[in-house]
Amino acid sequence: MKSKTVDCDILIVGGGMAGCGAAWEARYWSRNSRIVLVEKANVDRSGAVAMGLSAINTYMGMRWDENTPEGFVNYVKNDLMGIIRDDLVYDVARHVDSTVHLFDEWGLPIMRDKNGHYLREGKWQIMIHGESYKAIVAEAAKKAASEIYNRVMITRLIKDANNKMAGAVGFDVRDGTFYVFKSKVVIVSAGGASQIYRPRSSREGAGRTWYPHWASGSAYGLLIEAGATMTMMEARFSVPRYKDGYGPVGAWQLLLKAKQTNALGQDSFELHKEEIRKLFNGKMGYADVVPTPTNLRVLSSLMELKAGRGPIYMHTEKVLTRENEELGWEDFLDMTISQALVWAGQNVDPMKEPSEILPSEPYAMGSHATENGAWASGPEDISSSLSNGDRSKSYFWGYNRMSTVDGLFVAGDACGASPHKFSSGSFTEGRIAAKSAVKYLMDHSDEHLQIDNSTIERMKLNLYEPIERYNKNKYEITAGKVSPDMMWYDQGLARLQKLMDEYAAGWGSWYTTSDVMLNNALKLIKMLKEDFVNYAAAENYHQLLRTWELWHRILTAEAIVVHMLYRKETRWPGYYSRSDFPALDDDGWRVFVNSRYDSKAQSWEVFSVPVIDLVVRK
Ligand code: SFD
Ligand code: AMP
Repeated sequence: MKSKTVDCDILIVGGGMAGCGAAWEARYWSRNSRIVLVEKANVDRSGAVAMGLSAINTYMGMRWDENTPEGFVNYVKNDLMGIIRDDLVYDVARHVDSTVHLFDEWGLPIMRDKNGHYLREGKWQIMIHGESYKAIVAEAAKKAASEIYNRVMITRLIKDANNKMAGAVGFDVRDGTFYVFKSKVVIVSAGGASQIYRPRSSREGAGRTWYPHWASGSAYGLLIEAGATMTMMEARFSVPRYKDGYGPVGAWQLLLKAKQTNALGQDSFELHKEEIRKLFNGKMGYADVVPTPTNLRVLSSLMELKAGRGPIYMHTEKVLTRENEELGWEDFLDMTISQALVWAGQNVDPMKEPSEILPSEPYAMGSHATENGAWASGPEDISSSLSNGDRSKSYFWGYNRMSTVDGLFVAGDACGASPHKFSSGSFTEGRIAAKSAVKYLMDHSDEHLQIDNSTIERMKLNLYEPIERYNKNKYEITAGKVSPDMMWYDQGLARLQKLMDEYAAGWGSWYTTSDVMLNNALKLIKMLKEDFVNYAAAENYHQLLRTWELWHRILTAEAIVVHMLYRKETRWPGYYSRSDFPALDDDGWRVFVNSRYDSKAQSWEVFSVPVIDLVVRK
């Protein structure tokens, strides 16, 4: 097998929104560094924004009296039912506008209102003509990076003899070349995870999900195996979406002011408000805040669906006119083309009839209305300016957005407890991580990596093991793919999705689980891991990519289950409920759940960390 070693100063894993932001900012602060970005697809059209987007969901704007970073923190904290890292969210909010202004300068067409201002979708969002959003952002990264390796998948991170970050290994998904990237500083920005839970779409449609099929949980898998502390993995996300096409709802509700009702035309949330208040209001009155937290909106729809008063409808027909019809269609054509195809294919005229809305299968991610990811150090100025004594130190340990592994930084979906970043905030967080990564590099300029070559050799052997296994066992295949000694990636994926759906609160179990169910899930995940290690097989490099994506998904799933088991309450009903702990418990559980995985012992340490309110709640 051909091998290539690349020496870098800064290695960026994943060239999506956060990765592109990291490349751009690292170059600004460090003119001469060797900045290398590795992307498993091609940065021009990779990641969640591959298809484009129709809105920038995080933008403060000039109306500072209204849209302050403090106001944003309060909004986000309400949406996440009281648990966020104020320092991380505030940090994104205070910098995000400069990112949007860069996008504007680089040629992203941002819609304007009649006064020439950016057209607001809602209080925090603006509308764009975003079909080519990713290509525009990627161009900036391509100009900034020393080198971009497209079509190279990173499978594992490397640590040196002192347990510090030392780089990563991976392979070219087209020709199989083995890559070793050596770097004192690594920024992981490898995106979120779909397809851990059984999708609602089936058979040939199974690739259609809201978060894309290629969101493989690598950010989590890589970090978990490297021993980084993870946070809030239990808060996985089911999002209200147009049925089958997964078209987003924001522009419809906020800009076009479409209403969502049950089949009888009633407002689901109003119907269940009292019941929701009783169980989930907590100390902050979550059911009474405006806007209603995303998960409570999902919950009320679920309650109506369970009661048999579905489907839930978005009343497009009441708001679309000849004048704004184009806006409605463009919302989908910019970012979820399949939704427009569903309309065309099913003869739906959205001006004449409503469309169904359905909560999606759960995703693991950290940049939308949820917060899975690594536990990261925050901005120093915020921690140090507060008189929270020793407690605030748990939010800061040297470098902004550095994980608990020395030299390993995170951004975008990879960074936990920092929700509502969306595309602009993820790019911004990449910038923040890169700026402090450059500082780390300068502070550690006299240190040298001590990488054990035998470790790299072992990683190499392990990486290609599925292909070796196939070559050894291919003559034992009986019919089709049936083989006694091999497990294909799609077989493993089907097992993972089934067990997560049935035991870990997927849509098939009405997003509900319990101690018993989660322990069943854990048992099955352990067996799946054993089978992966002993039987995973790949016929070619494309299957090898899929196989390692499966491994990252399995680790992500295990983290989710371990976290869900630990949290003995129902904090985000709608995302998931615990039948054995059906209510929210602010006294006992307004805490972060954190975990660390020991990959040698294959064991998890799980613990809680207090929430510190740095921004006064209005
Ligand atoms: O309406 C490896 N998002 C929206 N954000 C907005 O601002 N406005 C919207 O309108 C948005 N909407 C939306 C959104 C997403 C999707 C899928 C739809 C609609 C249909 C959210 C943003 O897109 C999201 O927050 C950011 O993109 C997150 O950024 P980041 O950088 O954390 O993830 P990424 O962009 O997916 O990039 C990850 C990259 O890593 C690569 N990768 N490379 C090498 N080795 C590996 N092992 C790798 N694993 C992954 C990926 O290929 C990718 O390039 S709306 O719904 O809210
Ligand atoms: P979506 O299109 O659903 O991904 O949402 C885009 C943006 O609008 C995100 O910031 C959402 O939190 C927000 N949003 C979506 N629906 C609503 C709603 N009904 N009320 C308030 N905010 C919403």
